[in-house]
Amino acid sequence: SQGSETPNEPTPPAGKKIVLGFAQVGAESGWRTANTESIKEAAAAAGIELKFSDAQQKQENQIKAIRSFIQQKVDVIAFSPVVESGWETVLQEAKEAGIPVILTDRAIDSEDESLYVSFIGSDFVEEGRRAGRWLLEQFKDATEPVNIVELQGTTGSAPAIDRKAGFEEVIKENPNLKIIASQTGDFTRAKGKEVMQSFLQAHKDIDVLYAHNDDMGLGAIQAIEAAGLVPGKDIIIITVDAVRDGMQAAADGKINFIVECNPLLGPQLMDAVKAVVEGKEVPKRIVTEEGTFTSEEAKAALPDRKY
Ligand code: GZL
Repeated sequence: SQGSETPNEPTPPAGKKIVLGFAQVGAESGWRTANTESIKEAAAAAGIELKFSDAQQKQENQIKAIRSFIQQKVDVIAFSPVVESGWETVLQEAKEAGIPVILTDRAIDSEDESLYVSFIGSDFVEEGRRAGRWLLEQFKDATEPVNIVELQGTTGSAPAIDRKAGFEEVIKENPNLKIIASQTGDFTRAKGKEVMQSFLQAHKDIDVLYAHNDDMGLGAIQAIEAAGLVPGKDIIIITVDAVRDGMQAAADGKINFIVECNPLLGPQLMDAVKAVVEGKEVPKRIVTEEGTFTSEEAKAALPDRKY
């Protein structure tokens, strides 16, 4: 039957493998690499056939991949939207083709919640709040202005928008905490280093760096050291992700506080894919569990980290 399928299409005939089309953001960071590995391993473990595409952080490539999955009549489509907006058209096409869509990691800003079955990912606003709360505590007795520079994630992406909002919501409690410069480093080490170099040239009195992911923070550390400053001492550094390289830098005292963002979404995604194919209820929102690490806590946790 062509085009008359509905999302709760009966389970594929016995023995036929579930086919999942996954449109990944790219390979921009250590977090993304761990996320991709989790999805591939979990699909193999679940006996789900995975069609995987890497969009090199371009929305048009993700849209092309989703259209290709629709043409191939996969059972389920999942993806991590590189930016929040511009998805209605292609998701409407998936809906009309009767192919359920699951969002992982990043959200979309569409009001039409019928365009996806479930969103599995972190609460990025809370991640920003956690970064803000630690900084508020560190500088609660500050009598002088505390100058903060911010490396934002990819412009227009849910993590960049929400991590900024959560952080600002908390630090506004102390008027001494001031963001004196804020710019995107696109979640990459190279861009993080480049933007931090420009911050250091423009400002002689930076006290804190808040980077929306470890990779930009690690790039910034290279720039800070090249400028003859000591990361973690001359400039307090807070990052988000808690991937291995970030945790190592924290254990070395170069990053002072890391907010974890769990990339291991593969198992939860495969459970949701199977439930959708079997026509079972799936929660609209599944929030991933994650914590925070000071330098000491990072040193203790490092040996057990999976990514
Ligand atoms: C967050 C994820 C972000 C990571 C970055 O869930 O979308 O994208 O924080 C990654 O490292 O590039």
